Amino acid sequence: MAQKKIALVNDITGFGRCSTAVMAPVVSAMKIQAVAVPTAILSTHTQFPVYYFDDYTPKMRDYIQTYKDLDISFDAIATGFLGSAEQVDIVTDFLQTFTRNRQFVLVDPVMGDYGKLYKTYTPKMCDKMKNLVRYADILTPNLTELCTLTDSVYREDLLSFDELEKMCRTLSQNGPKNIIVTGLALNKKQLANFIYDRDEGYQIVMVDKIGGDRSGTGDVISAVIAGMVLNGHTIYDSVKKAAELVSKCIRYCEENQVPNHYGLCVEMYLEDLIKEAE
Ligand code: PXL
Repeated sequence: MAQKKIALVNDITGFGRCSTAVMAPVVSAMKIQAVAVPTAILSTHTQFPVYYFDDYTPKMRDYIQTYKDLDISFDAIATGFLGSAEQVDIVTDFLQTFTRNRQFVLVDPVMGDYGKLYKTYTPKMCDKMKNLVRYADILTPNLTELCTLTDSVYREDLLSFDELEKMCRTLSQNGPKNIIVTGLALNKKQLANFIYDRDEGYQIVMVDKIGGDRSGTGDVISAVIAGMVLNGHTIYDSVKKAAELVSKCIRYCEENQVPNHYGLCVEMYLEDLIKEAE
C-alpha cells in the first residue's frame, strides 16, 4: 500500500515542544509522511517571556506554489498556529487547492486558552478563523476557542454537555462533521474530551488530571487523532489513544520535574504509536 502523507500547516518552534516539532514525529511514528508547511518560525513558543518570532506569511505563497507545480497531493491536511490574518487567506486557498486524494482536513484553531486569546491573535484573525473552520472535517478546539468561534461568553464554571453539544451543532452546521473539545476541566481530578459527531451526537473520553497544563498538548492530541484517523481508526479510538499517550507523557514529565512550558516529553513514548500503526 502506498505510504500516506499529511501536510502540517503550522509553525516551526525550536524549543518548547509544540506544533511541527511534535506533530511530525508523532505522525511519522504512525508510518505517515509529514510534510511541513511553515506559518512562522520561532525560537521558543509564545508562552515563554521572550521569543523570536519570524512571520512566514510573505514566503508562504512561493513555498506552496512548488507543490502546485509538482502536482503533489496530500491524504490529509492538519492546520494549527497561524501567524497573521493574510496567512489565514493563504491557508484557505491551500485547503481549496489540495483536494485530490484528500480524506480529511483537521483544523486546530489555535487561538487562546483560559478564556484569553494569545498575544499574537488579532480580532481580524478571529474573523478569518471563523471562515477557515468551514473547511474542516475535524475540528479540535479547547473551550476558549469553541467559545470564541461561536461568539459565546467564556465561563470558568463547567458548561453542561448539553450546552457544549448546542455550541458544536452551531459550528458544525456549515463546517466540521466532527468536533473534539479537548481538556475540559470536569473537577480538580479529571478532564473530559468531548467528541461531537454531527450525525451521532456526542461521546466523552475522560482522563485523570495530573499536574498543570503543558504547552503543546493540543498539538500532540491533534497529531495523534490525524494519524490514527488516516490509518483507519474511529474518531473515538483516536481520541482515546491521544488521551492515553498524553497522560503517559505528563506522568513522565512530572516524575522528572520538567517545567510545564517545556512541553510533553513525547519522545519517550513514540514507540506506543509505532505499535498502533502495525
Ligand atoms: O501549542 C500551541 C502553540 C503553537 N505554536 C506556538 C505557540 C503555541 C501556544 O502558545 O505559542 C508558537
